[in-house]
Amino acid sequence: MHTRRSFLKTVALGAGALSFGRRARAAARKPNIILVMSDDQGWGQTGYYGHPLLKTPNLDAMAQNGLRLDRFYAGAPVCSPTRASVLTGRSPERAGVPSHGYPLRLQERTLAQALRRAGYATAHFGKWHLNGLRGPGAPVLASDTHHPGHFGFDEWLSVTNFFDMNPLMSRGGKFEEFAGDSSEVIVDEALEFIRRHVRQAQYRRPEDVEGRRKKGERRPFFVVVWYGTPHSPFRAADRDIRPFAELKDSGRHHHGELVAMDRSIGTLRSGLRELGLAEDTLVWFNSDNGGLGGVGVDTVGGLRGRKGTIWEGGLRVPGIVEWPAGVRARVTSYPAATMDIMPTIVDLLGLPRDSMLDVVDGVSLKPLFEREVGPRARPIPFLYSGQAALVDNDSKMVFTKQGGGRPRRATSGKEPDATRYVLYDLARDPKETKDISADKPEVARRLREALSRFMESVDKSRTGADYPEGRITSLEPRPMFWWDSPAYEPYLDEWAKRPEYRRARAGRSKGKRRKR
Ligand SMILES: [Ca+2]
Repeated sequence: MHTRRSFLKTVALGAGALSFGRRARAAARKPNIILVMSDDQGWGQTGYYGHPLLKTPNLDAMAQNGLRLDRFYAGAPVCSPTRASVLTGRSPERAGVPSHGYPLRLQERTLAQALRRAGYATAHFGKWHLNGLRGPGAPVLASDTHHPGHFGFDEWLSVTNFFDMNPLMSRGGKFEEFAGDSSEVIVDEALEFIRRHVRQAQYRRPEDVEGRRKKGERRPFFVVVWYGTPHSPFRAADRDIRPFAELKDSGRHHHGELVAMDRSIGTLRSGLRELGLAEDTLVWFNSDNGGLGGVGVDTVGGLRGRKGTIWEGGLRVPGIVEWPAGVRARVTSYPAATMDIMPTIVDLLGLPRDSMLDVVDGVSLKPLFEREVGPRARPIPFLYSGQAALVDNDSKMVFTKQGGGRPRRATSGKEPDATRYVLYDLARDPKETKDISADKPEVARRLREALSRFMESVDKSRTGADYPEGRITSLEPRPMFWWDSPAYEPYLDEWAKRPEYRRARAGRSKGKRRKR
């Protein structure tokens, strides 16, 4: 041990070497891990990208102090699929989640399960949306076959979907009502979990741990904070809507929610600092899909498309990894995605390879934490609602369902209609305006074939071929609105008085408002 310490001291001569030594030591420890995800925050909705009205001083500080990923992609352009990709490292259709409101298949292997096996205390706070229930967020039931506890979370304080001011939530199945902005509520609760965890670790006597753990050994934590912000309904506090006086009511509240969310990021970061945990805690922030329209100001930073489309505006989202002990702070344009989160953490911690299924779509970003690593070797695949895309560094191949159907294998006897495929150079044309297939026929052909191979592979995954059983053995519920589920019947009358559910139920009876 002494030898190692003096070696590190020797290495730590210059400033650069010092930070290298610090990071090398940190790598020997298991960092705490916190995944933070906003809901429907577009790529342009941060202060650090120069939003004309919105200030995000806390996200800006986090970006300044961490790895700012300027080309970070959500695994899908809507919520549930991206959540599935975060927890599995896989393109969401493989995991049974092609669209919003689909349940994550119980045969999947999740990050929370892998970290729990590695000794982490695990907890989920906020929006879940991987249990097959649609409609505005309701408390997740203890009887739910797909609640966070079934996917590796020791503790959870969760709702089925988006949630707002003064939320009604479920703590492991017990309902609890909270006052205040939903982002601040779940960050306070996440910090309370962390504080309790630290207290227990500090005061734990050796005889309390039945020999499982050495005295003083720290048990790291894995905390997931999934906001319901700035998803509709838009409801923010008076003080938070003030900067947006020039916008209509909905726009004011939409942006006001982001102000509260940013403040909660500040609470989280200062909480970690006060506990002395900031250095050794990896905080990964991103949004779950691209921005919305109709809120008065562009949400996607001028990109093409928005939530629900596979254009850049639907997929590209803010992304930051802050981990003072393990990440060299800077801005990178290396393309990365939510599918990379699990492979990165598995690699960082040296977790067993079978923590993940054999077929994953992400890559480990561990080398990128320290330095620029050049072009990405594996393209990032996307598939949503009959649209598909492949981001291969600066090239992007897009398949849209003009005329309907799914992409067919390009090399099979029947050539698909080439006009359905378009190729963009994202470096020169980030707004995806000009198809360059004709100028770059080789690139176009290569990516079209790669996209076809991806589609074939997803078709195979859909049969359950990636699971050890070689087939699908778990029973997943069909997506439905929670108020149509008999399990929620006992609560319907009481909850009808709540503003967030009253509106949704009224909308439902008119056959409208199919909320994502
Ligand atoms: Ca969303």
